[in-house]
Amino acid sequence: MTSFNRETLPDAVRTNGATPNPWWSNAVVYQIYPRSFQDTNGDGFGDLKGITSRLDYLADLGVDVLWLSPVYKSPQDDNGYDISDYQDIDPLFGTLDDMDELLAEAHKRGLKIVMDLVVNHTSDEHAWFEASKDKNDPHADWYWWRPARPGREPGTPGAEPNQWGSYFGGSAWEYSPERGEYYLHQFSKKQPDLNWENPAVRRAVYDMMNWWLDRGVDGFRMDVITLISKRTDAAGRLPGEAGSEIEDLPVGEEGYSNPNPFCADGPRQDEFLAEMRREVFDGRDGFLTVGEAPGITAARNEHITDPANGELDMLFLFEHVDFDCEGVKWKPLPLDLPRLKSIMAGYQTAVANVGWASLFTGNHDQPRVVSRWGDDSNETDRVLSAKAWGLVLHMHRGTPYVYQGEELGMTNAHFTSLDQYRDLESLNAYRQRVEEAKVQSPESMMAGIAARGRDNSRTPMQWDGSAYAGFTAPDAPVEPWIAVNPNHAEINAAGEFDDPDSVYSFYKQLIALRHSDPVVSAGDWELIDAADPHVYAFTRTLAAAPGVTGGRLLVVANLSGRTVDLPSDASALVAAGVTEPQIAIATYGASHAVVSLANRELDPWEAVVVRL
Ligand code: TEU
Ligand code: CA
Repeated sequence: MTSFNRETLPDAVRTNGATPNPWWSNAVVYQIYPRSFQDTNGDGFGDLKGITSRLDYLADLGVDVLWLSPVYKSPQDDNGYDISDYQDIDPLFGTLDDMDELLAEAHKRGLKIVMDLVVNHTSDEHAWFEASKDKNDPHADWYWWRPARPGREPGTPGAEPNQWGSYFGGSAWEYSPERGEYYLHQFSKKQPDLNWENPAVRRAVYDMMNWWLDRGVDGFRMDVITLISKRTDAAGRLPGEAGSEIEDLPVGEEGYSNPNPFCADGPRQDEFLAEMRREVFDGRDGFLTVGEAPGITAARNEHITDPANGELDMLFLFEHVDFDCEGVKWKPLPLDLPRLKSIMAGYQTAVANVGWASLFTGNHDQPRVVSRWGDDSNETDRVLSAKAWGLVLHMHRGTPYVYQGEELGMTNAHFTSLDQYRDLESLNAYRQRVEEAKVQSPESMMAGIAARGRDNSRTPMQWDGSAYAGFTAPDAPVEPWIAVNPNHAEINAAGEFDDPDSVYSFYKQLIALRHSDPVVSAGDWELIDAADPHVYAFTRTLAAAPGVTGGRLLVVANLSGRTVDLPSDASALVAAGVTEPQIAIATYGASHAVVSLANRELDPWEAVVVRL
């Protein structure tokens, strides 16, 4: 394992002279989707013991933190993002004892464990929601309950309180005959939104969070935490409700209006996050908080991650993974690199002096980056483009997140029929867009799901080339919950672990570089050659400080499948010539990089980091 000890890093690396950032400014986080990571009891689903069995692999990769997607009790309607008991483990994944064992074994290896906190909503099978159906119960006001529109028959189309649509299809309102009212669910109808206006809700959430931290958990990734504060009028009415002073947005092509502008970054966002910080994290040390922040701008990221505001350590912003489509993810567009560079520059400059950035291209909701923006059509280009995108991401200023399998160059699933998919988002979208609203053809929708569907990143982790990729119990292989990608014969950890030229080995070098070179973790970021359509180029600069040798890095990456000219700003920086020792890392290796730079060109997917 990379002998990286957070406590020995020079102080200036933490502070970079501008913002006192603790250990996570030099750390790398690895996201595990437990359901698809490693099955040890032969039921075809990944489990906690499976994660524990793979800790040496993760420690050797060199990551510092493991973020687990939810493993709490859940009906699994949205693969665990619909929680029915926050303080117990779903039998699918194991027991609380298994969780305690995982925590202990991870901490022995210097690995921190961050849990996925899903508190914008619960499952409709949570005891809180069951109780909430009784208007006289203390939990009656724990969710967003509203009567049918006046003059409309409850439970009939058009009787919903407003016209909001759910991210997972249909109305964002579901009628409960037991209560005689509708409840709000921005996601599936089995995921009712909690009412954060109610202090009892917030108290219950904070108590649960403290319970986990006291148990040894090292922090939380907070699911859609920027949707918890909803805009209402003075009387508490939501936009578009009968009598509301706030007008709803017009209905879109699928027959519903968009709730996001009224639910993202709402009026009490900062207040709730600051209260959570005080009630849960103040007085604790060594933790990490990262908020999933759809609808948050780069400017607001600075405010929320400014330590002086006591809210969150970092956020996941989404503009860079939402822009490459025609307004809806199911109509993908080819990469416009200058546009991506401009978005990333906005992220980086917003937190150049205060605040912090997370860095990701992949997670359990996104397609595989090598298929989306690289080239997975052949082994050579797949390996090179996976390395190039890994280098570009990890050389930015911020905390990188590696999604399980990304370090292997795992690709999209390339499913061809609807019955291979499992994700309710894709299946509901197909029904709504193709069969109900008829706004997209079956062929176009199937292509959209194949390109951008969330199942692309949820196929089982590819450990080896055996049946089911070594994901299920070797002595009793069963059909996993979702098909293994057939290319696991060529793409798997066993085949890459000892190969110095593998994507795995390259990611290991990238992670080691972040741990060893303060310019990588703390250096100022500056985009150059911004308009170049194929090359992503930027510099990193860290002033020398007591105990820290500063330095300057040039990062250039040809993110295309053909040889291109080195753009002018980058050429000027290497005009004096470059020697092999100056090459910190390169997708074709140092000697190839020296020749390419001397020739003022970059080969397909050639990415290089030069110490200037
Ligand atoms: O994702 C919220 C979210 O923004 C995603 O639904 C994303 O917008 C969409 O999938 C992109 O097409 C979080 C979790 O990461 C996701 O897995 C859950 O389904 C969702 O919240 C509800 O908990
Ligand atoms: Ca299992």
